[in-house]
Amino acid sequence: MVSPAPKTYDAIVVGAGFAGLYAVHVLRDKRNLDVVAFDAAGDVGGTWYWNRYPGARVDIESVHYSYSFDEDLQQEWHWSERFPAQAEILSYLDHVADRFDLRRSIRFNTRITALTWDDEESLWTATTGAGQTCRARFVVSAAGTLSVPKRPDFPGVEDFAGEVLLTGNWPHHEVSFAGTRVGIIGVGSSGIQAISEIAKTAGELTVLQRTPNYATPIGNYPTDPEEERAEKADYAAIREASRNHFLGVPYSEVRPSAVAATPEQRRQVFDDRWNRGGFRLFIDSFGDILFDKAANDTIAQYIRERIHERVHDKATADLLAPEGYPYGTKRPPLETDYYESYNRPNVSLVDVKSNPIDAVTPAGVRLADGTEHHFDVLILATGFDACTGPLLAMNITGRGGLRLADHWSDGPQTYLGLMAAGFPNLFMITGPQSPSVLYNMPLAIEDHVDFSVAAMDHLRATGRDVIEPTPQAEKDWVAHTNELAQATLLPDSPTSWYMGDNIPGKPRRVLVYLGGAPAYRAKCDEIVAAGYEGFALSPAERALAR
Ligand code: NA7
Repeated sequence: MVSPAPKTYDAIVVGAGFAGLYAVHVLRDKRNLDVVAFDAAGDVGGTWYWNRYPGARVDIESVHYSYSFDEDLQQEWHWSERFPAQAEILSYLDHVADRFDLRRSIRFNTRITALTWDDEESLWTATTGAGQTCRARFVVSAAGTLSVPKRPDFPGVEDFAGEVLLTGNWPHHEVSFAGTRVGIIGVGSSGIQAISEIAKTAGELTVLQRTPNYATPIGNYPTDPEEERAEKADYAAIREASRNHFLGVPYSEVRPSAVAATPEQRRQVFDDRWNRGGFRLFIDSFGDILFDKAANDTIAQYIRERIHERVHDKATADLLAPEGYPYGTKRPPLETDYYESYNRPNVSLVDVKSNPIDAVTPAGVRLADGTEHHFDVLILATGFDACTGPLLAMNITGRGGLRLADHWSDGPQTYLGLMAAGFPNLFMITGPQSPSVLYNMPLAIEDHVDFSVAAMDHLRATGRDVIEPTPQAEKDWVAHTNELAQATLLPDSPTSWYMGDNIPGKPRRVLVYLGGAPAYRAKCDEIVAAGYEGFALSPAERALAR
């Protein structure tokens, strides 16, 4: 029997989280293109579908961390809290999918396992886990940045007799921790949120900590109707201010320099930002803390002191207070009562830096010195193969059989963190070397989808089919991204997913553009205004030339 020829679409979208939903909406409903989207999950949500662990919560205020593209949507939607929990964000995305009738264009429970470019036809072929294929002129990767959980770098997880839970792929059923002995590995944002919540109900909770983190208060509170009214009345201005801010939030009180301030002025600013919460301490206190070691030392010391005030046991506080690396060079977690969790009698902290995890055993975790900790449940909050992982997982092959994995063997090579040379018509929404992971993600997504769709419009308007960066433009962008990182303290970090080296064997390369979202957007605008400078468009302007 002859199998039917694969269907050819205008565009394939991979992912149905914030990025995929918006991409489907714009391509299908605003451009009338024939679009299909795929997601390995059973429904929409992306990050917010998988990360259902207790305590999972956004850490940019949802009035800002939400779509801006539809005025009615942003006016009508009501957030119950300043920083809502995972379930509420998932309900929002569910509502968006219904409101714009997006599900009919999405194939769920379908993982894309290969994407291959056909030079002859200038088409991508996507292959699913079930071996089905389809083709399209354009591929929009909306596969996310923190969507491939890190595989444990210690042996024995499969031998554990109890339940192993991953924060990044949490089960859909209720998990009760009452009366159980829970061990958790990892104190990044996920671990810290989960610990704060699980500590309230677990029989015993043992936290296995390698590198202590600089966590600061999120400052969550139920939505204040007055504040909500005022924000909605001024939403356009708020979005504009967000888009013009380094991190994509409308904060505006940053002072130039912590080292130039007196100790009293510093204390006053730190106290104020600490008390008001969010990323204010990180991004809206002093402008030099991510750039100047002496400035960073002042805030690092401040956070250590606050940790000591909150944790009763001095030895535990000593272990929890980070030393020896700058604040902000690992992504700072935000918390509610995290440090107070360690004052509970059922919570204990184990230092696995001085005594590393050797293996998971059927009964629990064995450390290098032979000590064993016994658990009924083991939680891995060990992070993600960030930024490049979701793209590499799709086995992408570009021009002339060039594999993305080979092109990126020494770290990601992109132009604008959006496209790669040799991979035509493949748009990587919030890709590596873009500002996305240091920007407000929904706004970063809207910028990237809009840029991609405008590029498609430009191709159509000029009678071309294909856009790709030139190798030189890519080389220059990589150099520029690295140069920006060198001007910050990021290279002084210990292992960090910002630098890729949280994954054994992954090259230590900065994965984020550190020039800030406004500079990045200005650069994108300049490139477009110059006729897509740094991109090769083909075939040459055939239609227009004649
Ligand atoms: P993170 O921030 O990468 O944190 C992972 C944590 O897991 C971190 O504390 C790691 O310690 C720890 N880890 C990883 N491997 C080990 C081993 N082998 N032994 C002990 N501890 C280990 O991931 P999250 O999921 O918390 O957060 C990711 C992002 O999601 C977050 O930044 C937000 O943007 C949302 P380490 O620091 O490497 O010593």
